[in-house]
Amino acid sequence: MVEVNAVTAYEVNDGIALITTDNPPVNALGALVRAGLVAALGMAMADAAVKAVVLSCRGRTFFAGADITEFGKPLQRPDLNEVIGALDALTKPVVAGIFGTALGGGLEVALGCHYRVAVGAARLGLPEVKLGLLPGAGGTQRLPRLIGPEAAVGLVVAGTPVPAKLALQHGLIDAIVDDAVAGAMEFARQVLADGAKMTRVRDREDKILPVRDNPAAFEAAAKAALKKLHGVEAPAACVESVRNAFMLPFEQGLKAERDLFVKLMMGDQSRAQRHIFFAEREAQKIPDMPAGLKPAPITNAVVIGGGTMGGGIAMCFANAGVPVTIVETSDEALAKGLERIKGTYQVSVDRGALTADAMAKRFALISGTADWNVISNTDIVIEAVFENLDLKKEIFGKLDRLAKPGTLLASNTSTLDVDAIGNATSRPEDVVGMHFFSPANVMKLLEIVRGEKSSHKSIATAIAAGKLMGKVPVVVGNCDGFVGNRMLARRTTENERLLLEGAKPQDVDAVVLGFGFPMGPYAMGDLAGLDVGWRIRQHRGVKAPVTDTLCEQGRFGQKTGAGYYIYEKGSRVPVPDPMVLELAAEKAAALGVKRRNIAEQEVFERMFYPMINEAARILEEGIAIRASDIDVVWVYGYGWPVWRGGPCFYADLVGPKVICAALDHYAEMTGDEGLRPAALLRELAATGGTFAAFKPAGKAAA
Ligand code: 3H9
Repeated sequence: MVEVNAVTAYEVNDGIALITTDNPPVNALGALVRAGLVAALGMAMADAAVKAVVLSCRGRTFFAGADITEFGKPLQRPDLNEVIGALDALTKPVVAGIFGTALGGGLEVALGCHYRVAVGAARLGLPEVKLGLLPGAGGTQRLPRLIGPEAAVGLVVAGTPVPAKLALQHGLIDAIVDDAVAGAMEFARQVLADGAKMTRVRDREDKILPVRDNPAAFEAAAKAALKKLHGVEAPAACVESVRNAFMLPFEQGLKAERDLFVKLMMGDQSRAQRHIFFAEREAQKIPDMPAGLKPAPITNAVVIGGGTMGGGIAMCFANAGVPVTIVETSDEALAKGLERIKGTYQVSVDRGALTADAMAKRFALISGTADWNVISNTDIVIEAVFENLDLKKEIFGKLDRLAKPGTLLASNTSTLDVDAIGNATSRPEDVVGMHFFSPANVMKLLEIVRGEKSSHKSIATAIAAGKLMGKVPVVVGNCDGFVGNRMLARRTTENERLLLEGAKPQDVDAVVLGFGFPMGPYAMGDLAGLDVGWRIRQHRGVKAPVTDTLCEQGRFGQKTGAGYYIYEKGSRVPVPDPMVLELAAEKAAALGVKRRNIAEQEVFERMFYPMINEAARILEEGIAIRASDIDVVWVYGYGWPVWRGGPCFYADLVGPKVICAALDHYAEMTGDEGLRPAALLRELAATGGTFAAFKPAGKAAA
């Protein structure tokens, strides 16, 4: 075996050269890997004894793509197209041996080979669109040639990897093997035995020529793939480039793809999406976590409360294969809860997203009881009763008496004091907040609230439990509303003010929708239920004149057929209601608030800047470990468009100076000193600093 360079090995057996890359953790195609591949391919080309080549990797996966950390920096040659060019130039058959994931540039390298074999558990895909990009090393030109433009456009625009079995059906791979390297070697031997036939993917035209003559089916597939993706640049570029595959000669298509790739890579949308990719992974890193500390195993779970939230959390465990018991106060409440869960699963089955068999298996993992003794033998308890501190304290006292030592005791609170809950037990070190977002079985965000006394082990176990359930966990400090809801409260205050000052719900919602949110704040309020905030305000003695009156009239939103909007029976479509405007005018007159036409820009600033200001306070107080954690919270919990990178990323784009000036203006205009810029925001504005570079110290990081 020859070490071509630090990450590339080369050996020849029976006339077959085996080139393996070993670049942990995911064999990203960084500069050294690319250089190693080009050198090794040169060796194979030059050696007359070599009749065929096998390309594979060591470690846990085949190439998982280009090295994303290199994007936006000066390119080091050879670039990926040169590597694939070297494959194209090879006059000996090349077989890729795929295992783990062949993603992005990794799949593009495999598409540069003459043959591809994969183990059954492998997944293959071009996920570049999720980074705001399109495949930039020939993927949009070769994939359509291999599997047809219609299938290709779906895969490229969705970016979702396909399992090996489906890849075989599509013609993306040639065989499924037991072992990637041994299987590829065997395949290469067979190719040689059959006369070393080889066709480069770039030369295949049988799947693209018919589409060039009749693109109707392709255009329909492209339209379907682009549905609901307005405002986002990458998907449309993906379609354009796949279309080029049958409209342009290969080299021209490749050049156009490269140009589109570079344009997207330099743009703000891709920068934002790459930021979130790394931010999501960074969020798992807790600065003071002792190295090597292992989370406690989670083999079973208990959820207290079988309401909408508790049921959703139980589904998360069941979906992860963990048996879970719901504890309810009565058999009736339990039956209702289990029925709701069954109904939710059934919707997935009806939609074709889940098989009936998988539903049965998952549902069988969920049991219910009214007997609290079940808690004595569980690894994790998540309490999901309604938001009442006294009730939660009482429950945690009971959990403390019943649970075995070391059980993680978590509260799914969205605002309450986790320290007060922890101190209701004799083991506050085992207590954390685990704030799920509704619907809990769908939303990815999990805020893990670190109490003053929560142990490292408890935090590590909560993170592991979250990952097990497929969530994106973010550790936050203990304060009213934690990160997400605390910021949201600022927007909600502005929503009420804007109504009084003359804004229409539909106009404000349109501004927020236009930014890329899936829903505007009023429509969102109607969906979540206006009574939730109303009860919290009553408890705190806070007033929201317009919304309180709507609630007094029984207008709680969608569930009562009216809220800020009206809803036709059975419909979720918000219909503007002139009565809400009249009510707002009436309240404004009583309060002496002057009504006026409010410009879109003002609406925009008031919807976003006060939240960014609160993010600055959260960072000052160390409630979030880093600014990018706040971005992750908003992208995965509140529908902040991923291609806008989250509130802190966005604030850095706009510039803290601009935001500070606007906030000072609105503080003066409304007389609300709470709108004054936070000290951190002023500091960033004065020094030209950024949220990204700010390093907080405090509660979440401990
Ligand atoms: C592309 O290929 C463009 C081309 O078309 C054209 C080029 C010209 N680069 O996710 P994990 C790091 S675009 C650099 O926790 P898992 C990651 O940050 C690329 N680093 O593991 C983490 O670091 P840390 C297309 C990368 O087992 C560590 O590896 N490809 C890359 O849960 C472990 O990652 C993609 O979009 C990378 N490409 O999941 C695939 N990938 O330990 C992106 C990972 O310091 N990657 N890292 O936090 C993934 O989807 C997942 O990482 C994967 C493994 C499924 C592979």
